[in-house]
Amino acid sequence: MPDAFTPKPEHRFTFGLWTTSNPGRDPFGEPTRPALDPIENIRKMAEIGAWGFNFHDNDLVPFGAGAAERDKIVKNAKKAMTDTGIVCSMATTNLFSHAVFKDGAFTSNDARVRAYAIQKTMHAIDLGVELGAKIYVFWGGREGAEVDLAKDPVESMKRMREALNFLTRYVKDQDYDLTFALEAKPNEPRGDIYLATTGNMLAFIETLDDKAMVGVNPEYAHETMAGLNFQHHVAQAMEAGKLFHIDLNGQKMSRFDQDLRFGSEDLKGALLLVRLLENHSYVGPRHFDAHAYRTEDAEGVWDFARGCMRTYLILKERARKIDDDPEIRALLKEIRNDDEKFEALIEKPGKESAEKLKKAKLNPEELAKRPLRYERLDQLLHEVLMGVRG
Ligand code: GLT
Ligand code: MN
Ligand code: MN
Repeated sequence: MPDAFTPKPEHRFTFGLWTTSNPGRDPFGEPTRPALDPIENIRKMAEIGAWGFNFHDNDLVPFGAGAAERDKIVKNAKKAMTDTGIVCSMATTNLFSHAVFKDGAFTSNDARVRAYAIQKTMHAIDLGVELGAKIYVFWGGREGAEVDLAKDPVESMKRMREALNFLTRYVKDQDYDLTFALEAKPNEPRGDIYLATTGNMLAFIETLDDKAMVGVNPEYAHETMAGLNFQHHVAQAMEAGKLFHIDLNGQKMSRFDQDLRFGSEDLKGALLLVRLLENHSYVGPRHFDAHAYRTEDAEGVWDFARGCMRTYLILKERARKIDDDPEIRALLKEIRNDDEKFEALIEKPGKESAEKLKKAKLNPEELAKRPLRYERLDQLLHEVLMGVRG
């Protein structure tokens, strides 16, 4: 039965083909369910209310397929898109599965492997653009090391930059309407992956030839694996105008990359993340980069996918309740203690402000006396989240 939390295309939810076709394989166990045909996958995503799908080149076109096979698959994908109205929101390259990438793609020590990685990416960009993708993600899962002596990490940064400069230039030369989003991860499958956090990516982007074309794709699980606060990374990216895409999922802190159903761990963190995206008018896709538990069969996979979207919508509604709650609003106002005089001074650096600020009467003992009612505030948030308030 449809209800207020039934996903619709206007909510801009998307899934990677690799997420719902995940067969439940892990490093210790074989698949627990059959792989899903990509075209069927696209149709089913549309049926459950997703707005878009995205894919690695080889999620759609098998590695090594010839031109005729590629064109046939593209034709079938386009037919599924026109039949259902689903769009292709993002594309990316698989630069991690094949053994050729065993020691990296763009940062491999072998120049021919680096060249091959760039060549494969150009073909994958052509494919993504042909299906209408406007965002292109780079997740460098194999760009890292276990033996740091073997690869100069300074040189690795240069190689990464060369590859991205080559590819932004390629996109420009082709006149493609495409932006890039870089996705960080601290480790796994490599012992250490270069550019381990979204913050690293933001700094790296500033060194690129065409930095305006490049933003980030933070993933909830990845900052959380590193014991970091995901919301803060997303906020920094947003404030810098660089949040081009986002990978939503669930993750226990400091574990392997679990890619769980969105909101299934740290519900408060998920709530505050949804609030952040909605209140700061994030316009990009709400992409779920997660997969169903190994226990699920084909139908369980769609329970998982519906669950991600429903949880997002429920949290969006809870976030609105929090922002509309009179007691929470009053507490937040009290906590802020806005002061126009000091704000004006701080906002305007220069000799005049510096002089005034040096002379200003600010008594730290007095200032320290003001209580901040965070206990009450956080409890109220919990009560709204737990459904007993609002
Ligand atoms: C892989 C990885 C994800 C990336 C995907 C895009 S592939 O599933 O674990 O975090 O976003 O390359
Ligand atoms: Mn991801
Ligand atoms: Mn992940």
